[in-house]
Amino acid sequence: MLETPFDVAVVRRDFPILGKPLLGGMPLVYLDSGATAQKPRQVIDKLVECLENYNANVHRGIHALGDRVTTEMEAAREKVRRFIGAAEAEEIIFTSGTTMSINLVANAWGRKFLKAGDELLLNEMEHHANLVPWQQIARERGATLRFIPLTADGRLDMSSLDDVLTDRTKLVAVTGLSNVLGTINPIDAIATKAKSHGALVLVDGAQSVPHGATNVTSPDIDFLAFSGHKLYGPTGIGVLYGKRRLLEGMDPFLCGGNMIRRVRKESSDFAELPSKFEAGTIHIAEAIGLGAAIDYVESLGLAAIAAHEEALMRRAYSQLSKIPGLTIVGPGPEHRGAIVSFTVEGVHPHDMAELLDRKGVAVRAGHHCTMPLHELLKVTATTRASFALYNTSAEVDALCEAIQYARKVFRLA
Ligand code: 7TS
Repeated sequence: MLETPFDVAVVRRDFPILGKPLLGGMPLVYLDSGATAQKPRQVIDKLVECLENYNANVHRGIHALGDRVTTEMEAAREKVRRFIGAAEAEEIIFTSGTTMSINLVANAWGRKFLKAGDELLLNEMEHHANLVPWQQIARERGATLRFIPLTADGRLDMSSLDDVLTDRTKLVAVTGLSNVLGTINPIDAIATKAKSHGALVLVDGAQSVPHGATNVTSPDIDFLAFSGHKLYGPTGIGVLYGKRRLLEGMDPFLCGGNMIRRVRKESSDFAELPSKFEAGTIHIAEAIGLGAAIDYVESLGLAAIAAHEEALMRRAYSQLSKIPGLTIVGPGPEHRGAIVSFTVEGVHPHDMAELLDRKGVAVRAGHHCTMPLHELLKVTATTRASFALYNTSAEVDALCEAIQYARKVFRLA
């Protein structure tokens, strides 16, 4: 067993699904947490507790259940605030996930504040969720997209930042951790430079927030988006953090109930934050479940989780590097989170994933919603192993053995 500050065997008992054998009795080796993480009992129990005991709509009821569920949901918002170091709970907007959070900013901020000649600074490792909304709003507003070049090993080329970041740049949108390359981006350096040009910084935290401590004040982040389901929480819930001053200046994105103060026949006044951006009935039980997920990761400690996952990644990187014909995409372990994507000469990534599945090893194959990145890498697809706090060194070994099995099936070994 790995020498880690927490006992992974004990941690695994919190995750019911990990103890359930697959068809044929094989143990599940779940290496697809980058797509969605498994849920601990504590989160599942919280969802059930809510639905069985105080299910009601929030901010409406004068009745006891309405009061209780509102208190629970606002407690979850406060947990998110503390978790990411935000100044005020009103700066935490519950959304359906990272995708919705970024679309909210692109539409509610971009449509109001972008104009012809303005620039948005992106890069080619971004997930489509942090690319396509910007393409759409840039087209609509006559703004231009620019891209920080990538180095040959899949990092942002910081030496080129001054060429692409100018006083015309209005916003830099960047992922904290690439969902394919595993690259950990230098958000601090980017934010410092962006601020010196008066540009805002949006961080896509979908992959970074679950795997290490995040604080929106250091580095100075204007918008942070992340998803509950990758943080061991429920699906359907996510977060947009935005600075109060920015959120107040933006118009609503979705309109309807809950987001208004006064509605007349021809016009309306909008509610205060955060309701202004939470039109309709949000995912209430899921928001409460997200609070339980935050309690869970905090009980283990984000630093301990990061150390455990780094050890897994280093083991995987080292062992995979030794497999003939296997190429890992992205940087070396010193710049990498717990994601390792690769190609194996002579085996299509989808075939690889299917053969690994025969051995109970669940990975993802495809373009992982990063088509421009795969174009840059000159491959149509990769196979990706993504690690989480419940994975073990034995599972890293199982991955490598299963890859060797696939190579044998393809008569490469
Ligand atoms: N940004 C990044 C960096 C992501 O990895 C993902 C999802 C998203 C945004 C979108 O998150 P959602 O919760 O709104 O869907 N990434 C993946 C993945 O890599 N495999 O499946 C989903």
